[in-house]
This record gives sequence, structure tokens and C-alpha cells, in this order.
Amino acid sequence: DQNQDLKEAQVTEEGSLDTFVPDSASIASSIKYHAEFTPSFSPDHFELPKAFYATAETVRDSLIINWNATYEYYEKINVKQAYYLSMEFLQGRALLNAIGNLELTGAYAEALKKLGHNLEDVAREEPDAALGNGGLGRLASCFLDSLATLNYPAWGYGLRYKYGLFKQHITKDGQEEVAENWLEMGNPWEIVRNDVYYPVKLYGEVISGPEGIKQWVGGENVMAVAYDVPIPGYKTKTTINLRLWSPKVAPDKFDLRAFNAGGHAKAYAAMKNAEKICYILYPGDESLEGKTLRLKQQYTLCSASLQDIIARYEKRSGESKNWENFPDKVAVQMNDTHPTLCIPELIRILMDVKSLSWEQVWNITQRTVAYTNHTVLPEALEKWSLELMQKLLPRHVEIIRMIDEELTQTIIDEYGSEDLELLQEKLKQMRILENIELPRSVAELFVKSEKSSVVDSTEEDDISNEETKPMEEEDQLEEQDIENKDEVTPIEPDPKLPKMVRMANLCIAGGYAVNGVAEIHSEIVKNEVFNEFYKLWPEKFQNKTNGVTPRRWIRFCNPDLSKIITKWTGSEDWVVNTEKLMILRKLADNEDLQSEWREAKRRNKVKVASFLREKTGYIVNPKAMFDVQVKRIHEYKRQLLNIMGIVYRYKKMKEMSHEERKTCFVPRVCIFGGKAFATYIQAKRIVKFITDVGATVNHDPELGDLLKVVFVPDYNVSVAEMLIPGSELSQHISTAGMEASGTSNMKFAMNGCILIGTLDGSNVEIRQEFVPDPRFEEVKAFVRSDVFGPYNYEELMGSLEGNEGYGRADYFLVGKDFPSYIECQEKVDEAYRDQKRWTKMSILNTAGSYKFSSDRTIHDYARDIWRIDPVVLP
Ligand code: GPQ
Repeated sequence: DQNQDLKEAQVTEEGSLDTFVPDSASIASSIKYHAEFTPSFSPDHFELPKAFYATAETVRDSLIINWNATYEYYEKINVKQAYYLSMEFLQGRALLNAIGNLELTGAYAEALKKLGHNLEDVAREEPDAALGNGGLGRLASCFLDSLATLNYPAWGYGLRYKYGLFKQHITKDGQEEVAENWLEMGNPWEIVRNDVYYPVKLYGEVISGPEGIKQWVGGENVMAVAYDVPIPGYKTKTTINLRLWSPKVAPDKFDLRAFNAGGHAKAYAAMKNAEKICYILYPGDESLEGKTLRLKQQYTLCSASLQDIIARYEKRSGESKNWENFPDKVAVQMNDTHPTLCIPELIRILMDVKSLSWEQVWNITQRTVAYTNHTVLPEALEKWSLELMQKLLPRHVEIIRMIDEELTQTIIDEYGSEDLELLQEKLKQMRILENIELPRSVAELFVKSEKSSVVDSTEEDDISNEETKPMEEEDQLEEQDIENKDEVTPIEPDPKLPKMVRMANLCIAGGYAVNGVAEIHSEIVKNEVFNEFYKLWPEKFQNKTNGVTPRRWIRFCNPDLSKIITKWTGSEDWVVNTEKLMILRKLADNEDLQSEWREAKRRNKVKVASFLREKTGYIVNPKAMFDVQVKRIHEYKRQLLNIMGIVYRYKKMKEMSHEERKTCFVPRVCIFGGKAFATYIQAKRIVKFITDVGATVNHDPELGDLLKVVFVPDYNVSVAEMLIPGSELSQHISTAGMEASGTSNMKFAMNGCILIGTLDGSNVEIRQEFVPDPRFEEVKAFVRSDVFGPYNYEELMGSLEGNEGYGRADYFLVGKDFPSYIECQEKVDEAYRDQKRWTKMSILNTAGSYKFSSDRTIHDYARDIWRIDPVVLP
């Protein structure tokens, strides 16, 4: 493969970079140079993993050259930049991706060969950068790849966790978590910027400084230091930046006196305290994690990134700096609500440090930040305790209260104060602050009361005020009370319930755009979860269906298939213009293509089989169907549905004779992989269950190759890159409505894997891309040919194709459901042939319909809603 790549690389390399393009000899000598001069390696023994580190250093040199060129140019033309803020980036390995993008794969393979190494073996020495949990983090990494490849001026901002996502061991008890020390051997891909650091403050208090400007003083300061990871684009010089922050003790906080006086412990404590913030990635995926440390992490990301963005804006605009133009130069995308603190932090800096007015900063902020929602699971929508936030970020709480007041005012403007109960309901649903008293300016709306509407006396008013409002608001209340005739008192906070800050509400109010990650998910966001906000600001809501990078997820992970695609589509264009893949549609029946295609799949399956053997000891037959479900373990993703189905299959097999089994079932290898959040007991039980089923089934001598169940330990980006090309069937079977998008389905599809799934997330859209079913085309043509009389059925048939001004093609999915519908009808025929089975089903239907009597409905109403009992007449 590499030799083949080499030849291609030499053809295409020319002129693609306007700088010097190294050949294999110069690469080999620079690898040797780094092997000698990069610290911690001895020059003589050029072995693994050293060969990897020395090789990576040489690639790093090229990346830095391109990074500098990119940055300098952006600065020169002062272009608007997008900033993607994410608590997670699931980068995986970088070596093959980087040299592939630089079109140096062949040259590197040859250089390493000269030095006695094989490129693939060298590449496998690289630890995965797992600064993320699952789909959300991997999406961020795919986005960076695409941004660079498409030459967009954009940066990523994240945190440099010392420990990434835990390593998963599978023992007889199920999953065991082991710390992942990915930086142990150093990270050749990062460039530490000792001159780029910002103070990040926590705790302390807010005081009013001169001219009423608020000052946040005291507390603890740490320094966030920048580590830059260059992100190369494919066949372009553009190399963008992923800037990861690492907190260090502020230099003035290192207590040298204590240290000199022998108080080492104290001096070190401060250092440790700062560094501890980014020790570990929170391994919770789509779960609400309410820990102080997590909030500190989120704030570190937001504060350092915004200070950096603002400093860059100031530097680039120089004399002509005008804050109103900030949104013309900066867009900040928040990857879910984790970086929500961007909003109050931007406001704080502009107001307290740059002395802008509230009106100015609120306007600027609302034109700068945008929010992507990645889940509608209620338990995963972030909320922070006000008390905790108040302690950690007192100034931000003040700002959040101001935003909450703005939002409250907007809601009042929208719904008026005629119907106070309605207004109250809206406020309850939409406010940022949950279970927290209304802003004063608004509370008075609700306080009027029977008395003021009946008796119009100042004396009476005073009494009513005392009963219902704090003293200091008496003055403002007088006028209001007379106007309002309703009898609604403001919802009082419930002292038994915690006071919370709802981060998604803050994002929607503070940002100019809100998007979901698949069509169906965005519809749910608009019409259900955030419907109240949609009604208020329909223009903010959008869909941005997720995608994955075809570089990592076909071109580099599946070179065999890539070659076939390139050959049959006529060029390598598809790697950046994936529309070219559609050329394959009309070739799908070609037997030569089919046999090449099958052969590529077979070779990838052999690799999977040997990997499974190495990691689990199980020997599987590469001729069996490889059926794969890999993703985080979660009840809504329903690995349990899959394994229960397998148990059913196993049970059926056991009830059959050997011969029957062989004719009834296609041999399958059922492969699972994924990590469970360490404290998610049910998810861990599912892992244990799958491995136990495997242990029984795989050792059952009766079954042979007919059924194998294998749990791949420590599923990560690199495992996915090997597994996906060798999969034939993959499962995406979340409970409908719960998977925001799903992205591995796209990777499997790209690699020619058949999918089964629920109509959830992006499955829906993947399915729409299939060519129309020929049987459906046939039927429409038949109807159009006037068999059913002279009536013109064009409009009716046309509506199924979306060409009748309906805008949306086949909105009710008649064509989409047609194939499965006629297949279902075939099953009906088959069932009817067996009259015994048919009658049994008939009886069971009657028996099962008991629930659907309106008697039961009325009983339920009476008990649960009306609270009435039956009364039997004597
Ligand atoms: N997703 Cl909120 C995560 O991986 N982690 C999270 O904390 C949240 C969402 C996923 C989501 O489950 C998938 O359906 C999406 O495809 C993915 O984000 C990217 O949008």
C-alpha cells in the first residue's frame, strides 16, 4: 500500500506547496537528526517508540512553517475569524493524517524503510489524544480538519488535560477504568507558548470602583498558558491552530519566601492547586456533572480564550479599533453549553476592563456568540447551582442576573402584562435563573392585588406593600398597584429547591444563533425542548446536520477502498468533493467494481479478525458477517436491544438441529465496543452482560462459526479507524428522538457498511440519500400511463417527488417507506399461508386490546386529574 501511495505521492506532490517539498532522503536525514538531538533519546538505538517521536518531530517542523504562514497572513489581512470553543477534542493520532495531508506519505514510508522501519508500525506507537468522550469531541476534531482543508480562518480553543479519557480494561467483572497518561513520553504535536498566558481569577468579591465601575478583586489567580497544536489541511498550506490552555501558578503567587523558609509544602500547594484544574477530562458523556472542578475548567477555557481573542482583536485593529466592529472580526461558537461562560466573560471584559456601557456590550455579545445544542435528554441539559457560581464567579453572577433581567423584559414585551398567569408561566419556563426571585423591576408587576384594585387609598396601599414587598420598593409600587387588577403574586422561590442557572437558556438569550445537529433533532429543539424561545426568536434557530471528515474516515483509514473509489470515479477529487462519490451510483451493478469492492472489504475484515484475536483471544472467521455496534454505552443507545436480539438468536439456534441451524442463520460475528461512564451502573451492567454472553456463546461447540460475540476493549479513535473499514453491518438503534445526530453512522456508510437503525438523528437523512426504490418508480410510471382512466394524476404523483411547488420532496415519506412497506406486505402473505399462526395472532390481538377501552381512560382521568370516586346509588 505504502509503495503504491509513494508513487502516487510523487506524481501529485509537485507544486502543491510553494515551499520546499522534502524527498525521502532529506526526510530520512532529518529523522536521524531529531533522533539524535531531541531530548531523552540516545542516538544509537533507533527503535520503537523512539522512531515515532523522531519522525513526528520532522513533521512538526513542516507544520510549524505552514502554521506561521497561515497566521501571519490572517493577521496581515485582518480577516474575520471563527473560534470553536469546546471542552472536548477527540483528535486520535496525528502522524498519518499529517503526512497524508502534506502528501508526503510515500516519501515518509520510503525514508523509514531506509532506516529499517515500517511506517504503519511506527504510526501505531503514537498514543491517541483522547481529550474527549465521544461524538461531541470527535465532531470538534472533524470540524478542525474541514476548516483547515477548506481554508477557513478559524481556530479551536480547548483545554490541555493531563489525563485524557480513561483506558478501559475488560475483566471478569466487566469494565475497569485505568488512567490514560498520554503525555508521558511528551507530545511532539504541541508548541508551548511561554509568552502567551492570561490570568484567570476565581473566588474573591466584587467592589464598586471609581465611576461606578465594578471591580472583581481578591480570590485566586492562575495563569493559563497556551499550547498550540497545528492542524494541517489536506493538500493546502493552510494550517490552523488548536490552542489548548494549561493552568500554571501565577508567577507572583509562587511563595518564594515560604519556599526559602523551608515551607516547601505551602509553595508547592499553590502550584498543584493551579495545575489540578486541568488534570483530568471529565469522563461523563451526556450526563449532568455538577462539580466545582468542572466549573473551574469551563471558566478557564472561556476566560483565557476570550482574553486571547480580544487581545488579538485589539492588536489587529490598532488605531482603528472600534468595539462596535468586534462582531465583524470575531464569531464564537460554543460546542454545547459547556463554554456558556463565554457570554458573561465577554461582557465582563468589555464592561469592567474596557469600560463599555451595558447597552453596548449586550449588543456586541448578541452579535458574537452562537450555540450548538447536542442533546435533548433532560438529564444532560446543564444547570449550575447559583450558590456555587456565586462563590466561584461573583461578578459573573451579577452579569447573569442582568441578562436574566433583559430576557425577562423581552418576555414581558412579547406577552404583555394583561394575563399575568400566562406571563408567569412563560417566565418560569424561559428564565435563565430557576427558582430565583424575579428581578425587582419586574416583580412589582405582579404585586398589586385585590386591595389596590378595590380600594384606592394611599393608606391601604401602604399596608398591602408591607405585606407583599420589600420596603425599598415602596416608591415604585404606588403607581403600578393602581393599574393592575389581577390577583397574581409573583412565584416565590421554593426554599426546599436549589437555585439554579440554566445554561442553555443563557446561550439562547446571549447568542445570535442556536442550532441542532440533524434535521429531526433541530425540529425537536424548535418544536419541543426550546419551543418557547423559538416562538420568541424564530430567526435564531437553525439546523446544521453533522458530518465527518472523509480524510481520516476513508482516505487514510481505508487506503484499499480509497484506491478503488479513485479508480472508478476517475480522480481523487472525492476526498474533498464528496459529491463525486455519487458517480458510484450508476456503477453499482458493475461486476468488476463489485469484486474489487468485496476484496477490499475482505482484506479489512482479515485485519479486524487479527486485531480481535490479539485483544480478546477470540478467533473469528473472516467469512462470517461482521456486525458492529460501537459507541459510548448508554441506555438510550440501546446496546441492550442488540444483545437481547443476539440472545434470542442464540436460544433459537440451541433449539435447532445442526442442519436446521446452518440453513436458518447466516454466520455472524457480533462486535461491540464503547466505554461506560464509571458511575453509570446500568451501563456497566450492559458491558458485563455482553462479555458474559460472549464467553458462553463463543465457547459453545455446537455453534462453531455461526455466532460469535466479541467486546472490543478500549474503543477509541484508532480502534474505530481499523474496525469501521472491516464492518459489513452496523447498528444505530437509539430510542427515536433521543440521539441528537450520531456520527459513526456516517463513517460506516462511507466505508460501504450497511446500516440498520431507528428513524432518529442523522439516520433519517442518511436514509433519504438512497436512490429511489425502482419498484416505487415503476408504480408511479404505471399510474401516469393512464391505466386508471383519463384523469391527470401528475399532481398527485408529482407531490411524491416534490416538484409540485410543495418545496419539500415527499414530505410524508411515501416513497421512502415504500420498500419496507411492500416487504412487510410480503411477510403478511407469508404469515397468511400458515393458518395456524394467523389464527393465533388473531386471538392474541383480541386479548391484547384490553387496554384500549375508553372505560380505562375515564378511570384514569377520574383518579389522576379530576380526583373523583365512583358513587354507587343505594
Ligand atoms: N453528544 Cl450533549 C456527546 O457525545 N456528548 C455530549 O455530552 C452531548 C452530545 C453527542 C450526541 O449524543 C450525538 O448524537 C451527536 O452526534 C454528537 O454529540 C455530535 O453532535
